[in-house]
Amino acid sequence: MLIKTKAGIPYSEVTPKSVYINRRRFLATAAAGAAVIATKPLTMWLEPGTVVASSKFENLVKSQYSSAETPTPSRIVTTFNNFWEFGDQKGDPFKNAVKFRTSPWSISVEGEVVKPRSFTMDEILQLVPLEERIYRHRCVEGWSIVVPWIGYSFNVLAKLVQPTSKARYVTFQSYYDPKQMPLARRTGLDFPYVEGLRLDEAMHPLALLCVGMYEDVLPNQDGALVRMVIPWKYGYKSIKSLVKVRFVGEQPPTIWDMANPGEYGFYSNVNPQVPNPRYSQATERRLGGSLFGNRINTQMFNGYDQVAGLYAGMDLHRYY
Ligand SMILES: Nc1nc2c(c(=O)[nH]1)N[C@H]1C(S)=C(S)[C@@H](COP(=O)(O)O)O[C@H]1N2
Ligand SMILES: [Mo]
Repeated sequence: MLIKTKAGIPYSEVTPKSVYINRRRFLATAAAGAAVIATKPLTMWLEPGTVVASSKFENLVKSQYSSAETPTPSRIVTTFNNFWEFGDQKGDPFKNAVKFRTSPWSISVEGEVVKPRSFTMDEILQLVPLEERIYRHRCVEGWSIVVPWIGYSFNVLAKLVQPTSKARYVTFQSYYDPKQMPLARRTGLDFPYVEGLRLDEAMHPLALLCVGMYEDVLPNQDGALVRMVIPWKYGYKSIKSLVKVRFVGEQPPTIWDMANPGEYGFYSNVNPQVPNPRYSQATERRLGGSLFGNRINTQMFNGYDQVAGLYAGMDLHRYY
């Protein structure tokens, strides 16, 4: 059975084997099996709101916020990672996160809110229809990928707890268990991983609460069971394995800024004109295709111009 992707590559070559096998099992049991197979790859070009056939998510629709680019092969996105809890080399998370226990999972949402509460994974999955959102993802180290994430705007969750007028920032915290993450200590970072956004940034519809990718649940190495994806900022703002969200009044500390003061600014908007002390940000290597990827020019806000209004009047050389 050959399932072709947009690029004409059989699905078996761009999809991890476990996902592929699941997909085949799903397709084999589908009543209209042949029809599903024939139309599946075409979902890439369907209109927003169209239902995406997925073996893992029943209520998955195309998002109006998707970029038109072809996703990076999933085998790259799932084997080349930054997830320092599981080691500091790009291949480490793929190898070391295999046994990461992610069930049961819940996210506590607290702080300056009227209705603090915790959300179980089932609740998170049922709040609103899940969207497939194809986003560019740009690491500060100079590589980028295009990923069909699954989730919905973080503001859906935020509105349910009703932030008070004192809430001006949001802090995010990752799961941390030194027993399951023995390599974390050796990195010198101060875990748990914490990140932050200004309230209006967190409430922007592009800020994604993410529960899956490539039509499946998030692999452990990509941030199971829930992560954030902030497509106009460098990758490190997109915190993985999220367990706590806190609305606060003051700008919160972030893990990379604590490790390396001054190098990783709070905003961390993708900006080709503001170099990091160690990396120029003018260009990036888009992974996939040739061995080292294609070198392309980096775009302001990673090309997400719709967020520019959030920073009107700010000197982005100073607030980098
Ligand atoms: N908890 C946690 N979240 C994290 C990181 C991490 O080390 N730990 N690395 C960040 C960095 S630097 C990047 S580039 C992205 C990488 O996401 P990916 O591996 O899914 O591509 O995750 C971000 N989120
Ligand atoms: Mo990164």
